[in-house]
Amino acid sequence: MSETPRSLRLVLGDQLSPTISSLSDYRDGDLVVMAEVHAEATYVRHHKKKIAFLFSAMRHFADEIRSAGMAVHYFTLDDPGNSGSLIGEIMRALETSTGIFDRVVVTAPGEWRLLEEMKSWPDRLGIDVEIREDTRFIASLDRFATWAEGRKRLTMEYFYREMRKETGLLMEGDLPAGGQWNFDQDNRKRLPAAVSLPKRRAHRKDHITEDVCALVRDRFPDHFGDLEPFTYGVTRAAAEADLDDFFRHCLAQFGDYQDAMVQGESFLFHSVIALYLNCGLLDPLDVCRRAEAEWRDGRAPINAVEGFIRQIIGWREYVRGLYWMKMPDYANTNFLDASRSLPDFYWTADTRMACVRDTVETTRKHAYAHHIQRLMITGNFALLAGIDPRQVEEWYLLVYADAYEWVELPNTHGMSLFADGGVMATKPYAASGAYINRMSDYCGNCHYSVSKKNGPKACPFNYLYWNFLIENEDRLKGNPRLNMPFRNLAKMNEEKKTAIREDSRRFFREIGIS
Ligand code: FAD
Ligand code: DLZ
Ligand code: SF4
Repeated sequence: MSETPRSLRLVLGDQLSPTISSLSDYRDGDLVVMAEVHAEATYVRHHKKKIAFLFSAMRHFADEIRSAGMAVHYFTLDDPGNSGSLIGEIMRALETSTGIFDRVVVTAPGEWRLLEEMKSWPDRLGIDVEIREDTRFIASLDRFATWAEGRKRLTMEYFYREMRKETGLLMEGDLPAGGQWNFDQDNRKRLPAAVSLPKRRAHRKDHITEDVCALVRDRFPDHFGDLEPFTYGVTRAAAEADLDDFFRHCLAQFGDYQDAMVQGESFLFHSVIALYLNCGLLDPLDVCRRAEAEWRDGRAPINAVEGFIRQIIGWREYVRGLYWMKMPDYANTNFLDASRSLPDFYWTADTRMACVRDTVETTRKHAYAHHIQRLMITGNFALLAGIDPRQVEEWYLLVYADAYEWVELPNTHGMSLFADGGVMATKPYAASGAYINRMSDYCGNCHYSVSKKNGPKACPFNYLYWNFLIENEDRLKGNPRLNMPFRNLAKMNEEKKTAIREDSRRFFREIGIS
C-alpha cells in the first residue's frame, strides 16, 4: 500500500476558512504555509485598510488553525528573508525541509492571473502542485456551466431561482415563500429624515492588529486610503458579532432602503460583511440560513430577507460563475470603446459634485462604499464619461476591502461599464441627476443644480447622460431597452444637442480628461 503523501499546504489571504479544500485531508507531518508578500499587496496598490485587514486576519487565522493542532509556517512581510512572492515563500519553506514533502496542495485562487501563475509552479518548484476546487461557494463552476449551457441570455434571476430550489432557502415546497421569487419592487425607498440609523460596532485593535498597522504605515505609505481608525473585525468571532448586529439592528430595514444614499452615512442598513465573506471569515450558506430564520421567526419582513439572500446566493454566485466561464477574454472587451482617463478626483475626492465627493470620501475612509454608490455614483459617472474600463477596474479592485477580481470584474466591467456589451446587464446602468436626487439627499448640498440641464451650474450627470447616448448611438441604438431614451434623443433639436456636447467638452477639460 502506498503511503499518504506528505503535503505542504498553501493558504492564501482570502482562504481563511478552516473547511477550505486545501486543508481537508491535513495530517500530522504536513505543513501549512501562509505568507504576506509584496507581490500580492502591490499587483494593484491596495487600500491601506484592506492590506491591514487581510494581514491581521491572516495572522489570526494562522493562530486559529495552530490551536486546532496544525503546523503552520507563517512568513510575515518584514521577515528579513521574505522573497516578496508566493512562489518564493514556498521555495523557502521547501528548502528548509528538503525532501520531506511530496506535493504542494492549494485551493484555486480567486483571480485568473494567480491561477495562471500557479500552473507554472510544478516546473518551477520541481514538485507536484495539486490545485483543488474552491468549495466555499454554493454552485460549483461545473454547476454554473451546466446552467449557462445553451442559454441565449445569462439572466441572474433564473440562476437565482435554481439556487433557491437547490438550497431550499425561502421555499415552501416547490414554491417561493411569500408567493414571489423577488420583492425588488418594494426595495427602492429614499431614506426619510425620521429614520434613525444603527450605530456600528468598532472593534478594538489587539496587539496583532497594532503590529500590522505599524507595518502597513511603514511599508505602504503611498497607497490610497486612511489606515486609521481601524475598526473592522479580523477574526471569525468578530465577523460573527458584526453579522449578529446586522441581524439585530439592520436586516428588517435592509430591503426598504437598499438603494438609498445619504450624505456622510456610509453604511445605512447594509451588512458590511462582503469583506468577511470574501476572505473566508463567514460562510455564505450559513449567513443565508440565519437570515431566513430571522424571517421565519418574525423578526424581519420577507422583502428584506429575500433581497439579502438574493445578493448572496444570486448575485455573488452568479458573478463568480460568469467570471470563470468568460475569463480571460472577458477582461479584454471594451464594447463602448471608452478611453478617457480616470479623473484625479477618484483619488482625491476633490470635486464639486457632492455625490461623487461623498462616495470617494467614504471609500477613502472605510475601504467601503455601498452598492448603489459603487453602481450609480462612481460607476455611473465612469460609464457616462467614457472612462477606460481597465483604469476603472483597477480602481475598484484596489480601493475596496472586499475586492478580488472574481467579484470585482463582472460588477465593474459588466454591470457598471457595459464593457462586455450586455453579457451581464440588458442595458447600461446610465442615469442622469434625477435618479441620484430621487434616491439621496446629495443634490441639496451640491454646487451644481440638479434641475438645470445645461450651462456651468447644471448637474454634470444631466448633460453627460445625453452626451453618452449621442457618443454611443451606433453601438446602443438597437437595444430595445433603450428605445425610449433614443426616441427622446431623436426629438431633440440640434441646438440642444450642441449645448450638450459643448457642456460635456468643457466639463471634461475642467476635470483634465478631455
Ligand atoms: P450588502 O448590501 O449588505 O449585501 C449583502 C451581500 O451580498 C454582500 O456582502 C455581498 O457578499 C453580496 N452582494 C451584494 N451585491 C453583490 C454583487 N453585485 N455581486 C456580488 N455580491 C454581491 N462586491 C464585492 O464583494 N467585491 C467587489 O469587489 C465588488 N465590486 C463591485 C464593483 C461595482 C462597480 C459594483 C457596482 C458592485 C461591486 N460589488 C462588489 C457588489 C456590492 O457592491 C458589494 O458586494 C457590497 O456593496 C458590499 O457591501 P455589503 O457587504 O454591505 O453588502
Ligand atoms: C489581497 C492580498 C494581499 C493584499 N496580500 C496577500 C498576501 O500577502 N498573501 C496572500 O496569500 N494573499 C494576499 N492577498 C490575497 C490574494 O491577492 C488573493 O488570494 C488572490 O488575489 C486570489 O484571490
Ligand atoms: Fe450629484 Fe448632480 Fe446631485 Fe450634484 S446635482 S449631487 S452632481 S446628482
